[in-house]
Amino acid sequence: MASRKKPIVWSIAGSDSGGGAGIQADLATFHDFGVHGCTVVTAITAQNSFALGHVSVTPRRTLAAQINALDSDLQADVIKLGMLADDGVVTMVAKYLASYIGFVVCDPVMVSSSGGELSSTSLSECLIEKLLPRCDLLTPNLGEAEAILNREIAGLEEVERAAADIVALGARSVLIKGGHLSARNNERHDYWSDGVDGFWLSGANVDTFNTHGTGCSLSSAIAAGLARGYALPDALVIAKAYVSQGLRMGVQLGGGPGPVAHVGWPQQLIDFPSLRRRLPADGPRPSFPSCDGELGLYPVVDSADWIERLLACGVKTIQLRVKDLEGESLRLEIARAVALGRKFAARVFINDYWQLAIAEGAYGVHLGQEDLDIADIAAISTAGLRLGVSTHTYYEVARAHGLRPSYIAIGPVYPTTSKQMAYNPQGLMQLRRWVGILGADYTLTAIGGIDIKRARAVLQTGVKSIAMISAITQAENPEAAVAALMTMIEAAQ
Ligand code: 3NM
Repeated sequence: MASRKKPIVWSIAGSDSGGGAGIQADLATFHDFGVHGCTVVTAITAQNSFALGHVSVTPRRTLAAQINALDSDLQADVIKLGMLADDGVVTMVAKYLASYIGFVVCDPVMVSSSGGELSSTSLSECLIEKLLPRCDLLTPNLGEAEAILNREIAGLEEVERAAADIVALGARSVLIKGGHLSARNNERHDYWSDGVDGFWLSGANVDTFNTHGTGCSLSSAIAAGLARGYALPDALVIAKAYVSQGLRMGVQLGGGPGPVAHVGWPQQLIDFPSLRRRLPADGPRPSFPSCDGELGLYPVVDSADWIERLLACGVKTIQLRVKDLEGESLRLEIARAVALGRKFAARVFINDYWQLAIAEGAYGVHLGQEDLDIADIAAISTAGLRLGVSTHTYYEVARAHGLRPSYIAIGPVYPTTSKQMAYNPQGLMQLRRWVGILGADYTLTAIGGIDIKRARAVLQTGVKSIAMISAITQAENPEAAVAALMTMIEAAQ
């Protein structure tokens, strides 16, 4: 078999003659994500920006011929389903999917965002019975979720229950899009759940008339992200950012709503959602003081002795990451680290032990993503401590963004032996991308496998701080390593 240069995604959906939704939106999205799009056209619609006029459902033989042609040569890494037009199409597609083992994203197009009904109640029943059990992800808007559940979803508070009920109907997971629900904190909120886990994705409310093709673009962006190898939570974050960018950049072309724009990989923080496990409350959120400038060289060490040794060399940011102390000896170690920070006018962050950090009046706390589940974030904020958060993926950055921390750590840049890692190295290109997206709004530091030889390339991404363990603590001469690194980082400011 020829080697694959590009992942392949199929769109099984309708053609939109207006070019803003359906197959046309899907292909534009696939192109932006660098995947190859194949199409199975389920219907030809005659529509413009005002209205959906004629719908001609693809004859069965033509539908089967398209599927067979692709299946025998261009097998899908991921399949995206859009408008399936009638029960016969649903039945045929469901039959094919019964033997397909890849990921299936289904946008149950029953009500378009312009309000036109694209299918009937019996279709919705057929979809639930035949297709839902084969959907890894269903992406209904509010009206579609209501049609699937046959009940009203009156507000954001009812969305989690609705998601659980849709999963109970057979879908592996569901993303209920909140674009048609009222905004809260001037954000729109989507909710994803697989019945066990769940999270809210909140994006800035984009006030635009040009919303045609949002649902198609979102589901095809998720499918394309998955085909590119991103995990589902990451693909959801990227896809939401992509559509927000498209809404922000969309222009009116005809007399009615214009299409969302397809303008490449999202690059700006305003388009990125924040992610929370709970429905965001109305009103102000916890906030954290800034770090008073760039963090510079940021050693991560396991004892107050190391802190003393490195602060004496002029290091101004350091983290105490203790793993083997408890009780009074842990408290004393943290108290000593905090006191050293005061003595040397340095930023001392305490890893994990946020209660002790608060009690001892530390400069800041550093939390990994698992710690975010258990730490009292509001208490850290109320105590006036800085908060630093580790991130390794789009999902985790979106989660950090939901907290507006004092800094965000990005890692691992390279493979590291200092910490057990469930993540692949992000590499310099992705680090550069994060600097572009986050750098204007957040203080950043790069971590993971960075040594003195790699530091120059890391700094060339634009990141202004490097966090490291082994390159300093395992160095033959840690003082000399610190001096060289500080000079190099200083020169890059
Ligand atoms: N956190 P070294 S990587 C503590 O990616 C830590 O979040 C990481 O050690 C992350 O400089 C890491 O020896 C270990 O590779 C960094």
